[in-house]
Amino acid sequence: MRQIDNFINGEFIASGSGRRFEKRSPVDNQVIASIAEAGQAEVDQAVAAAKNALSGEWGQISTNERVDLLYGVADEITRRFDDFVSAEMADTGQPRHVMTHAFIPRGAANFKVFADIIKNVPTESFHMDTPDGKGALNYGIRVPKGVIGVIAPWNAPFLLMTWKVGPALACGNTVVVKPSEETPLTATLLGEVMNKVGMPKGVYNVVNGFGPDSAGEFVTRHNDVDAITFTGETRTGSTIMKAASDGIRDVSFEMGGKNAGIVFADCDFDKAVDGIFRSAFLNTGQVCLGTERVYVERPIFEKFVAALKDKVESVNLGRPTDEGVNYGPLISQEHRGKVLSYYQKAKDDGATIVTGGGIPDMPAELAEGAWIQPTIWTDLPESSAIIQEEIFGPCCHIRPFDSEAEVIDLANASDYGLSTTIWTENLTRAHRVAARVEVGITWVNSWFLRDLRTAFGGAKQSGIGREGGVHSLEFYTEMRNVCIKM
Ligand code: NAD
Ligand code: 6OD
Repeated sequence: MRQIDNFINGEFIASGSGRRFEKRSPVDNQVIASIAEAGQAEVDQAVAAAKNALSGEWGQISTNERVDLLYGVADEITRRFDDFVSAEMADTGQPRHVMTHAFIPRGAANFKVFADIIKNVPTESFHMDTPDGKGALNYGIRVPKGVIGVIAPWNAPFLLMTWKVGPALACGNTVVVKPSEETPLTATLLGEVMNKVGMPKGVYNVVNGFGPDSAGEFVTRHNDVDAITFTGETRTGSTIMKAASDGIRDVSFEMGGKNAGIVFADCDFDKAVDGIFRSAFLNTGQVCLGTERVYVERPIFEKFVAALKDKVESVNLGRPTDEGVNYGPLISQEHRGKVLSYYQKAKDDGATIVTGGGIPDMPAELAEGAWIQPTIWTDLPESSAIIQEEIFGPCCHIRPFDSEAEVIDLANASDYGLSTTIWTENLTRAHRVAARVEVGITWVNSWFLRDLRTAFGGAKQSGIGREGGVHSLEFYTEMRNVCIKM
């Protein structure tokens, strides 16, 4: 069993209180790690280390040296690729190909891309006229914001944590990361990487624990944390926003979604079925950008439902390390309880269950895992909780529509506004609909195709602010203006 400690000022340390908690495998519910829970004392130490690092070596090095260090981090992640893949598979139970094709390479890319951006980004300058005719020159300089509190979720732990740590460090900040209590392993491994490449002590710190009355709350309430970047549930974001209001600290929030998939009759049918299948069921439906509401134009509705059902029924459940496995368990028994409560609600609300709806039969050695059947429903009213609330499981409801105007209204009738995936071969229609759907990210004939230079974030209750490319600099730096009278 792995022993996971906090990573503070370049060292792995247990909690002074001796408090530890267990991490269980989602696959079979066996305990796989014992984790030191950071108390207020450890969070204080981590924040102090991060603050000191700002005025030490890290605060003095040139942009080029910082960029070289971040390239070194990316290279070392790639060198230890198998360790990261194994750790993330152990934490999440998700199949190897999800790790090797997406989640771990993206972790490395998050350091390279933001290193490149910080090296190349210009600042603004304005010449102004003055009454004496000599004028003045204004120019902007960007400075790091300081100590950034990074609060991360469990669904794509390494990708989502590095998506924040990469730009934060590229901009010269230091970080105190609080990984999800469900997935502490890769944040810990990254500590080893930081030491290996010679990252100055205190630049990257990890404190483990839970949210309320634990490491998460201690980080977000800490006066010396200058800004907080958070990915997680909208409800948690609301609590963190209140904490951040003490000291008027900036926040960047990436939160829940209830994303619509829109399939027009003029789509490339097979590609649309594949695309919706991926968007609803990848990572066992635990993707914030995933599709839980599917709207299909009536002429192809029956055919689409049947084709998606066939695909869903062909998934291969099993250990993430086993050949041919393409579908894993949910993250935990607790989360399965939540998702199953929605499966029950769907029945209560009169859904037609096209496929799934319960717990699959698994071999004895996996029977205690958080397994759940991928599920499709039809025939629910839009007022049902199944259509309104984020379930964060492998499930979707499919409803027919008759016109473009109707489907835009249906897609927009949500408190959330994270993403949409639209399937049509009519380019004019694609542009028109994309402009009217109230979300931060729209995909046309694709899903989760991510260029890291683009703005990423949610509308409505799905988020505050944008990260990605130069947009990340808005949050991770402070722009100052210098005005020189000529
Ligand atoms: P969560 O909100 O339960 O937890 C996220 C993190 O916040 C964890 O580290 C947790 O310990 C911490 N936390 C909880 N309460 C806290 C508190 N009071 N103070 C400080 N920290 C606290 O979310 P989750 O279940 O880990 O992740 C799933 C959610 O994340 C879903 O809603 C999903 O849509 C969302 N998500 C959004 C995006 C996005 O980019 N918009 C990406 C991934 C996940
Ligand atoms: O690709 C990303 O940068 C990103 N933030 C993905 C979010 C996935 C949500 O589960």
